[in-house]
Amino acid sequence: MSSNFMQALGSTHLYPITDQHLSGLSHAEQVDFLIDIGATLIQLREKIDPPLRFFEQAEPAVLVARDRGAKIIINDRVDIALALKADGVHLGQEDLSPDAARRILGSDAIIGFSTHSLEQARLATQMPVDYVAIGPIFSTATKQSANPPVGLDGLARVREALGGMPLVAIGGITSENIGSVVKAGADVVAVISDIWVPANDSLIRIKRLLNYS
Ligand code: 3NM
Repeated sequence: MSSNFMQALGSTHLYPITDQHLSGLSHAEQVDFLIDIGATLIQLREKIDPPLRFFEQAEPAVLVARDRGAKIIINDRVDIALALKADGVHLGQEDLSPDAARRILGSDAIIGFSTHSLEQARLATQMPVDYVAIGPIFSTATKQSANPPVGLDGLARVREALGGMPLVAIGGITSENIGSVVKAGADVVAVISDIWVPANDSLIRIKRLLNYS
């Protein structure tokens, strides 16, 4: 199961996530921009618009990605992932279970699962998932309901517990701290604000995130 996810990332450690409200861009525009700079796997995340609007916005984004050879993971919504034939879904603790999503989307879909503690991450290894996400690593203003940060030590403990399961770190990760996060054991970093919060050096920071090795 897990090979699709790591294959889709190629040589980059970056798993960028869209945010229409931070970026001021549509999901399709963000996907186009991210592919331009070298992203190969992108998550579409929408926490404000209702499902109908998310579906309408996600459809052109999936088409852009398909045209340009990148993969799209839909946050939370198995129904939207299925309807759009997206490459997979990212689930939170309170979404449909990975087992149910696997039954709906089939064996080729990439299924990721958010965890916020060592115990949750351990449980996730028994589930039909392609990667486990742990977070927040550091404090973040992006997710209002974020749990207490697990820190780099917590991340290292999760790494140990997961064995070969691909591990995504999320929450407060920037071009400055990506090195410490990868060193503590993350295979991949998922990032929102460091990509979309405009700054003079945005492009430089994103390229640093993408090209970190
Ligand atoms: N999930 P930023 S933290 C979407 O802990 C999300 O599971 C988290 O945004 C978790 O890169 C988070 O701006 C926010 O910190 C990530």
